[in-house]
Amino acid sequence: MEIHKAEFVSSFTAENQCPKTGWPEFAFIGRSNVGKSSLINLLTGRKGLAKVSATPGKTQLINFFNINDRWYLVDLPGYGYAKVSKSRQRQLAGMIEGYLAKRQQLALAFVLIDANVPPKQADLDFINNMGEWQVPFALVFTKTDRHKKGVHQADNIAAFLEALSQTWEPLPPHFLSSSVTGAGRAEILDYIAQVLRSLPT
Ligand SMILES: Nc1nc2c(ncn2[C@@H]2O[C@H](COP(=O)(O)OP(=O)(O)OP(=O)(O)O)[C@@H](O)[C@H]2O)c(=O)[nH]1
Ligand SMILES: [Mg+2]
Repeated sequence: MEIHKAEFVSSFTAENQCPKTGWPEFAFIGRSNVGKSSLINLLTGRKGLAKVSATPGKTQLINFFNINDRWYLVDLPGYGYAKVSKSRQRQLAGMIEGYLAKRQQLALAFVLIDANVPPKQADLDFINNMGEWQVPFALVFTKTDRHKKGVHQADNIAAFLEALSQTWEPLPPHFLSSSVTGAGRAEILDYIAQVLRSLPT
């Protein structure tokens, strides 16, 4: 998959404002700070395309990126960011849920999970909602370049997949990524190309 065009389109606060071109969309979702915006920059090869910040809660709107004038990457706000007010959290959750549950053009959502932390109930709960909303998804375990003492990424990933297998059969595809080393870029882009080919024309 070659990306010859990657351009910010606009930001939206609700599903019904989003573009009506009908192009397929690939959305990125996960807890605040997990690396959604960074992964979009890695995939497109454009470092400053999606705004990245060390402070969780950077992305607060539904951001659309035009890829090759054929499809969109969609950067979503993170869920579970405790430092914003409860009412703002509810507002953001409503925005994310409204987009995911209603969006007909959504071809696939990538759910990002930090490979450096043991399974979190909030992630498992969120993924179980994806079933209710009938959104096809794949998992991306992020920040695999990090090597902190006492952190066993392979164990975290295995434990996450094991926990998910209690409710999901078969398990969704999963990828390992690092926006620092570029790991996972080719595999994720290949998968996007595969999904695009499988869509009805
Ligand atoms: N080491 C490492 N750091 C990463 C990686 N991906 C993202 N980061 C860092 O993690 C922080 C958050 O990255 P973002 O891409 O802004 O995360 P996000 O999920 O979009 O966050 P919100 O928009 O706040 O929900 C930044 O400091 C990034 O530099 C990675 O693969 N490896
Ligand atoms: Mg972001």
